Amino acid sequence: MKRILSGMQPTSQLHLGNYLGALKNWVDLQNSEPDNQNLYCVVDMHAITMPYDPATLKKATREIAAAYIAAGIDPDKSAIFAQSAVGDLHAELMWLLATMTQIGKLNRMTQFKDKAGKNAEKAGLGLYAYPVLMAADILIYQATHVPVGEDQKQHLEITRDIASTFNHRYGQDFFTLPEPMIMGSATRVMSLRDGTKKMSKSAESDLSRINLTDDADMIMDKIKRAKTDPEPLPDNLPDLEKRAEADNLITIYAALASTSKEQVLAEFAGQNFSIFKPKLAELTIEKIAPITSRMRELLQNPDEIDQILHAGAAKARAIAAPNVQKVKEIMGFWG
Ligand code: AQP
Repeated sequence: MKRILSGMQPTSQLHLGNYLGALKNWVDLQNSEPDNQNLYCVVDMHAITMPYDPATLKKATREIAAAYIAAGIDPDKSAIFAQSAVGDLHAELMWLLATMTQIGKLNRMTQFKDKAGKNAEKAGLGLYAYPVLMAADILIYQATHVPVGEDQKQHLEITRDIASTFNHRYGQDFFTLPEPMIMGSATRVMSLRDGTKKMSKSAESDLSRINLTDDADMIMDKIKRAKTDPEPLPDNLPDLEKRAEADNLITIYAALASTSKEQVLAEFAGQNFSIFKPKLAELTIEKIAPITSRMRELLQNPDEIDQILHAGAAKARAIAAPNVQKVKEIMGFWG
């Protein structure tokens, strides 16, 4: 049996990159491998590592939970919970793991460099230690597999590294080394304004991303305004891959249609973006609209979301507590 764990930050609305790179794969996995044990977390303790608004954190946490459910995560098959509801244990394990995390490795984390920017000296310790908390989030459940987008690969590597260090230092084969699962054809969806940058919640321009809450008109408008080049679509992958923006739009189409980029090129080779973009927008609307409307329904009833989050937290805690206890025993703590 696989134990699957993943999460998203309630930093803002989810976008098409979060959906295609992660959430859609979680749903496919839940439905195609019913014997797995699934844990899907809203990582609110990570969300406070960058400036945020405390007045909206609770609402944002419910919105992410609603997005999980609306996209097809079934609370009967998967535990859905807020990280902070098991936060005492996550933070405790993080501290224990911090004692065996090398600073040299943290210094190489690209997410920290991207988010801290030029002002790294002024960045918070939380942002710097983000990968250690993420390692705790995963190892606390002895997750065997972690489905994520490509941008999280480096954080999975350091998690495996920390787990191996623990096992080696304490001479115990205790922690499972989790496998990253980088699934589907859109492992890294790029910005609609710049095909060399990742589509991101925190990018300034809203035109750079399709949010899961965008309505049909917004989706059509954003895709029509997406940056492209003047050439028609090529008929082969090597030529496509030389054109970042065109490649991104074809990748999105392929992922939404659950087909390959080759298949999409076979259909659209030689066509101009004036033909392709409306087709892509129609497909995006067809796939996103049911999620958006289900999310709206769910958010009408926050108590129901809270009940799901409470039940998920109880399941998560039941797995996490004995694991933290065992780690403390192995490390030689009193009691
Ligand atoms: N552009 C993307 N393409 C594919 N997958 C992506 N993911 C994020 N962006 C893309 C995947 O979504 C999951 C949750 O991500 P997160 O909420 O932890 O935040 P993030 O990776 O930091 O994403 P953002 O949108 O860039 O958020 P901000 O701007 O708040 O930092 C992960 O599995 C991630 O791989």
